[in-house]
Amino acid sequence: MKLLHTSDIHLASPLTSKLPSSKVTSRRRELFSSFLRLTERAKMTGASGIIIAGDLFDSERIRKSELDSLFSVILSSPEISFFYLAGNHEKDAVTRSGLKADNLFIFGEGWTSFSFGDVIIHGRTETSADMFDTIPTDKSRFNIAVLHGELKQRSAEGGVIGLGDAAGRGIDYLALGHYHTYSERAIDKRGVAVYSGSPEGRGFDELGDMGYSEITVSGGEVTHRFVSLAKRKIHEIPVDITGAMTTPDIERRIAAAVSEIPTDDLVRALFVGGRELELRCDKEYLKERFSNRFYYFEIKDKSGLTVRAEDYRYDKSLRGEFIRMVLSDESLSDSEREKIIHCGLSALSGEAFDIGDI
Ligand SMILES: [Mn+2]
Repeated sequence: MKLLHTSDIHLASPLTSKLPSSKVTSRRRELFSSFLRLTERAKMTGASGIIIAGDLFDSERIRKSELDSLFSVILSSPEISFFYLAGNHEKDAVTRSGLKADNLFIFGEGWTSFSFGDVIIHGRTETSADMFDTIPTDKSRFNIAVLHGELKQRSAEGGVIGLGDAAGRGIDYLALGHYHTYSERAIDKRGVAVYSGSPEGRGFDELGDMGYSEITVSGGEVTHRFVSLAKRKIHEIPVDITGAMTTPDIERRIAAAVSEIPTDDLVRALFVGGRELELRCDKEYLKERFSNRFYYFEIKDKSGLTVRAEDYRYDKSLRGEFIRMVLSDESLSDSEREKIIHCGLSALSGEAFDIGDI
């Protein structure tokens, strides 16, 4: 028997703080389609259930149309049983909607157990220090527990799940939600605690491969593996701009760094290294140039200005005098020095200078 474990899809997420407005609508649609694709994947691979370990929706304010879309997927998939645990984002909004389906099983505040084929699935939305004392596991069968929160050593109220408290309870697989990337840790000799992560990344704080966990109960044991599902991956690629003097220099470095990335993905070029004082880099041009190639492309500049004191040692101009003065002022931090040099040189050369742009 196969079960798919997902969490943190964050349907109907506004995404506005994570992506530019031009991409928000299509990515919101793609978040929803990740739930649909997971359900299709379950059907294709012969899985009989999907465990949703919380944060299915991004907030408690769910539009009727969004709930209807969710339920239409559930209702049109009678061969799949959906085991749903509310997360801290949507709270009881799905439960409160009153919508029901014969193949939708919802965990309550306290332990709620469903017998499903060879396994018993136990879940609860509330956490407490002593919650594992009362988990109704049957050690002669396979037990899956479903919780939403952060894994620590000891359990507590407010979404704290104690790995140490879960040990010795007969749990074979602890299906967790709350963190958005896949990870796993052993509970004891018998069980493992797994964060499935989100099936699709939402922004540049959710990088790399995302998917779900596939649980297999067969041959007297419970095994699991991570399976990729994301339609688009999100990449943050360091591009060292040390020594680059022109926009084409940097263009070549970006091109080399992103050459293996599929065009469907979201890419951030992260400028690192030492930026030459003489560099004139047209970031708008670069952004446009690579936006044509990827679904989305942006630049983030974390490089530091390179100013070599020895280059200015014999420079008798006002510029040399100015740089020597700033470099020798020990009361300044590196970033202050950088801002002052940049600002001063722009003023000396008569260029407009935007203090927010470095
Ligand atoms: Mn959460």
